[in-house]
Amino acid sequence: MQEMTKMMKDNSTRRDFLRTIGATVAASVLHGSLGVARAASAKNRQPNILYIMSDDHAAHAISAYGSRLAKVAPTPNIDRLANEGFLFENCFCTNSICVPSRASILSGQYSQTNGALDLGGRLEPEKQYLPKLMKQAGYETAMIGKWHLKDEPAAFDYYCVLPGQGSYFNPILRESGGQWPNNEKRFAKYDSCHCSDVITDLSLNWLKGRDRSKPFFLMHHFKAPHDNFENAERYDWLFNDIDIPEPESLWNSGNHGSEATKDMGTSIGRRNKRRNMGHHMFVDELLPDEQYKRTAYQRYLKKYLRCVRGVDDNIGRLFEYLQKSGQMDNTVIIYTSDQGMMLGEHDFIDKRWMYEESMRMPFLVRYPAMIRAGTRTDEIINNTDFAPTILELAGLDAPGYMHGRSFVPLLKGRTPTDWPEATYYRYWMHMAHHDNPAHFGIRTKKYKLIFFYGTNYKQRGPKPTRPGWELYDMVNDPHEMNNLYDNPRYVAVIRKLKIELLRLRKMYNETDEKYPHIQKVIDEYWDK
Ligand SMILES: [Ca+2]
Repeated sequence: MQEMTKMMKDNSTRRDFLRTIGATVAASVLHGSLGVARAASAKNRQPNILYIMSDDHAAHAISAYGSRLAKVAPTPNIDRLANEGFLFENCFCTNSICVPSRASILSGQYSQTNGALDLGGRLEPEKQYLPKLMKQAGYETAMIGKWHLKDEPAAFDYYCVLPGQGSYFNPILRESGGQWPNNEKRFAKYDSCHCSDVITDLSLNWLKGRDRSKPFFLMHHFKAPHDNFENAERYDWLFNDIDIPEPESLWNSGNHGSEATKDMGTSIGRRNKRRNMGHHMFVDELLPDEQYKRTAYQRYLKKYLRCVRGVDDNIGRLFEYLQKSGQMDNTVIIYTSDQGMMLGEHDFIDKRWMYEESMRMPFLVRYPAMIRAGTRTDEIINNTDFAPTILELAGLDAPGYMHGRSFVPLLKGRTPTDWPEATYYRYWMHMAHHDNPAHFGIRTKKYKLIFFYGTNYKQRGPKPTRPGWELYDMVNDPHEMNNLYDNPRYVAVIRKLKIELLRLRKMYNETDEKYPHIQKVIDEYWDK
């Protein structure tokens, strides 16, 4: 224990030290002659950066990730990034819900620091650090598609974004130049068009019309395949003649879960009577349970995967333009999603959970000048690392106020010896929309430990639920079918994970100092 405390101290001292050093280096870059030379040479090498993100696109719905869906629903364009570039097997979000994930990506910070804890969160222009710094670095910046952060994306040179969730068809967009939020624009030519097509048209127009003397940084954000999973008409018959493979855990989840999560979360079948996919997909209420569940699953997956096909086809259009305009190889192309999605695993729908399918983000990058084709890693990265990485690709050091760390060394095929071995997770909301209790936890390559504290962070709101712990062995039980928390063989493992969990909470400003009613639950259940 003493040794661990010492390690914790050493680590935080090291981090503070690195921050100070980082600041000194940044200052010398700004003021020293060596720095000027370095900055100038970096500028010559600045690649374009095309950051493509979809909404709720789970990694296991991308064929390059090789899941049960790979054969029936291939994604050839996204796969191209893996075949000709880099695929991260263990990229995780720090809070699996739209607004907070997007805020972490743009700020490089965990939720409590950037202030976007839940769906009500926002990110004011001063905190839109990533586009702000990219602009300062000489990039022409644009944000096109789903934004979802309430405040104006004012840090970008150009934006054209959906208001809030936006519509799948006939989308209205807010375009820069007018007075936010009244700068809504109806594009008459997009009448009855699908928003994935519209967003891609807008990005292509922007790319074609821009000033080529500067490199570009484009955030191209699809709305699809988010709920309500509405596909473009041309995909209506896709998957009609086949059955989408089911996950085993749709029917039997073994020893997954705990008293804290029993009967929680919205479901495919009738388990959750208040809200389930059968309701959402208008499945006949008179069907027996098994048939009801099976029908709901098939309808859900087919609608979802048709949206995914629309995303993949539109990515193909972006690639085609880059190829034709000679920009394919001097552009870093990133594909990700703001988080994953439960596609029937453990009979769950939606995201929010710290379980694998929800917490994992797809992350693929193509940039042949730096990345060897077909590279994969199981090193852990998370969405606070995106901004520092993109900044380094642009020739900048990440500022000390960002929690994340650049994974450019991984892209170059080298894992630093002190690369983090764990990632921290926290879902702040409680029993909202999809009936998920509030929780936090830690994920290493080997284990996942989750504490469901089951209390809303605001004093009002849904009632507390029963707290509890879950532990999964990610190597021998990748589908999380066996909660090992009460198995006495894991006492030492759990003790170590808890120490590390506390360290990460402190390091990332994610403690509950401001929420004594939550801290009380943590104290009471920590050693249970
Ligand atoms: Ca989302």
